[in-house]
Amino acid sequence: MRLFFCLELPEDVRAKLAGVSARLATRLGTGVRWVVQENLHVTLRFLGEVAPEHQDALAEAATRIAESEARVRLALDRLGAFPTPRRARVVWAGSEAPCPAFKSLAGALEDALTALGFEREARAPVPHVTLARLRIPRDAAAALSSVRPPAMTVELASLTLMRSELDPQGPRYTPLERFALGGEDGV
Ligand code: 3AM
Repeated sequence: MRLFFCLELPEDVRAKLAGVSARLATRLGTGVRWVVQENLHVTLRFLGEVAPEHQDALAEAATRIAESEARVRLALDRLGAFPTPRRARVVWAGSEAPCPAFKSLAGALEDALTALGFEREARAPVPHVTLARLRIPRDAAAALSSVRPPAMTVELASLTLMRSELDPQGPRYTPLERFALGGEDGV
């Protein structure tokens, strides 16, 4: 199974982000694969292929981590691109403001995954919601600055172990398990 850990976004936030994508789409034109509204999320850690028998160990680690980590309040007030707006490959919504809860959660997850035998990621994840991927990197700076960024702060109360199945129409995501952050009730 192809798996990743993420923070799921509430429906109204995904709808608002889809509106931003629609406005950006008129500026960016062709050669862009847009993330469909239902798939919009904040990735914490991509795991890749994982044997089904390892799911229990991942769930145990996630349960323990979620209990001691706080809910993540994430500002989504900026549009940007990786690696840079001038050579955009991935267009995202995120923030420049630091997010200590995200950092702490991602760090705890990374440590637990390393203990489970996953290779440590070289770079810490940057909290963002991927809106689109460009087949060929190009200058998207003007398009990004012409669309008003989403202005919202979302509180994310659970960590999700997500399955991703690749399909010619795009990936299909299925939440396998959710872990309530801060020991409070999750979704
Ligand atoms: O939400 P984002 O776009 O940051 O890019 C993929 C997405 O992250 C990433 O995992 C998330 C869910 O698919 N991803 C997919 N394949 C990957 C890979 N081989 C990958 N990240 C790292 N290595």
